[in-house]
Amino acid sequence: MVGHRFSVPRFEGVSQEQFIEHLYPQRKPLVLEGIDLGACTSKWTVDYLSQIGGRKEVKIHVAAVAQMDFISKNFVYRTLPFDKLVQRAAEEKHTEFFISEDEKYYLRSLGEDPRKDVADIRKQFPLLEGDIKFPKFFKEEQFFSSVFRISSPGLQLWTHYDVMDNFLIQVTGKKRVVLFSPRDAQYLYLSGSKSQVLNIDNPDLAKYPLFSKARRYECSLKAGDVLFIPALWFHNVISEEFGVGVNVFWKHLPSECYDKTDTYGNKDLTAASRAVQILDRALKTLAELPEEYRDFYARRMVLHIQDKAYSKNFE
Ligand SMILES: O=C(O)CCC(=O)C(=O)O
Repeated sequence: MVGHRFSVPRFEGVSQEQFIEHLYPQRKPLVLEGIDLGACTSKWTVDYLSQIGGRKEVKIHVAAVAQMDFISKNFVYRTLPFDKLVQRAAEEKHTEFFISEDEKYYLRSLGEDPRKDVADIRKQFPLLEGDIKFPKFFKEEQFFSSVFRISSPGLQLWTHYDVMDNFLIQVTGKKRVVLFSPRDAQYLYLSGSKSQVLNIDNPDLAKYPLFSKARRYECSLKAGDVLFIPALWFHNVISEEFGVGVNVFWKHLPSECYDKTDTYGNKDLTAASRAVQILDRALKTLAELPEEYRDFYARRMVLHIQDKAYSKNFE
């Protein structure tokens, strides 16, 4: 049995002022309909993308199964020219393949040098730039990256969080997105920024009993929809058909809060990483104590953290 379920609210024809003044401050996911995204939603067919997107090599995830798992790494990284990737992702069975004739593909586009450069489809795919407009709901200087998300039909991307605010623009195809609040992290069996629970629709509750307590927010995206994913909200994405998405990350906090080496938008804020390191040192120190004392002081430290650091403002 999976616990509470909510639909992500949808808003049609929202103005910049309405979004910034009323919707954004709630910091909850929502779907925007009827935003001017340019011609991409009608123009970006498989043929058009293959021709205009070009033959640039892209690094892709390739999996024999639809449910990709970052923790066990049940996929391999390969490269393909962009046009071939688009063609292969759009077909169910392949005559040319890496692992199997029904393998699944996933593209998360990267910067020129992924260790140093962030993805910006306007730079990596300049001939497509004129087709897409990003929602003008944040300041230009807050822009961080724009990322192609191209998936085979059926592909499911593991539940994870990012540290930046995000507009996930569904350009073509259909996608189901399930989100979980950052406040429910304790029920998601995290390994780093990813949840170990892959099968969110039919979870193994013997292995993950607390998962049923996680509140689940769900939406279906169709071409032209824009999903606002606030920073830290967990999301799991199921492509119901071949589709092209672009997501735009932006910095809603001062630049110095973010890790300067982060080119993906998913490294923890520098102060959070420092706090985690200090906690690891505290845990090593606690380990010097006999069990009875370690347990007692560990419980007191948890209470202290709850008292001093938990927000009283969230439900
Ligand atoms: O749409 C997708 O394929 C994944 C989107 C995602 O993970 C993101 O926008 O952060």
